[in-house]
This record gives sequence, C-alpha cells and structure tokens, in this order.
Amino acid sequence: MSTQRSLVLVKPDGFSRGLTGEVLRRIEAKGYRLVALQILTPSREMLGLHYAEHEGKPFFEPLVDFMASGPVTAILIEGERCIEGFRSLAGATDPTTAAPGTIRGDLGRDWGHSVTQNVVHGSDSAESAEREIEIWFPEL
Ligand code: DAT
Ligand code: MG
Repeated sequence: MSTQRSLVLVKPDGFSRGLTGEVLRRIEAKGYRLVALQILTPSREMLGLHYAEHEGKPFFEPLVDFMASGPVTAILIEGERCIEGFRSLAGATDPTTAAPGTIRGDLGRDWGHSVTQNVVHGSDSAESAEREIEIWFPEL
C-alpha cells in the first residue's frame, strides 16, 4: 500500500474566517492522521519556493501578496493516497465552481479576487509533497 504524506495549508482567507477547525475536522473525519501543525505568516521567500511552478504567471505576484498577508495553518497529514484524497476533499481550484461537499465548494466563493482566495492548498503529487514538506516542515 502507499502511505503518503501531504502538505495542507489553510490560506489567510480560511485562517482569518476561523475555518482551520472545519478543515481539520474534514481531514480527521476522512481518516487521515495529523502529523504536525503550525501557524505562521509565511515569508515571500518561502512562498516563492512553494509556488515556484507559477513564477512568471500573471497571478503569481497577487498570489504571493495574498499568501503573505497574514497567518496560515500549515498541516502535515498522512494516510493511504492522502495526496489525491485531500485534493478531492479540497475540490476544484475555482471556489465558485468547486463542487458542493468539497472544502472550496462549501466554504469558498469569489470575493472579487478571482480564484486566488480559495481557502486551502494541498500538494498535487508525491514530488510536490516532498518538496513542500521540506519548505514548511524542514525538521520532519
Ligand atoms: P491548486 O491550488 O488547485 O493546485 P494551482 O496550483 O493551479 O491550483 O494554483 C495555485 C493557486 O494560485 C490557486 O490555489 C489559486 C491561484 N490561482 C490559480 N490560477 C489562478 C488564476 N487564473 N487567477 C488567479 N489566481 C489563480
Ligand atoms: Mg497547485
């Protein structure tokens, strides 16, 4: 079997709206294990590494500005196929069209910031997860 680890972020919109508990509840209800959790306001340097694949895109600077605007909850989770599984819990990138039942579909909407503010991040592959965990939880 493939026990995986994934990096989840409750983004500044989710954190400031008090949605960390709701995201944690859904992760635990799904049966994934919480390995580590940290509240921090990320530096632009960390975010440049985290979102390296998007550097140069038109939404990159607004995305980094938003992500650096306040505290986020970084969560390291573990479980069978939890990378794919959390992406499924999170729903599609655009919170307006994300399916009801998903975190983004239930809790997110377009607040006039396009799709930048969509409550959560989840690693999208084993390679991304390894890279992102090194950024957010270098000691683990
Ligand atoms: P995801 O977070 O679903 O993996 P992504 O990796 O394509 O999506 O993009 C990272 C984040 O960047 C995403 O959560 C929100 C923001 N973003 C993506 N596409 C965008 C766009 N067209 N306009 C504004 N922000 C965007
Ligand atoms: Mg992504």
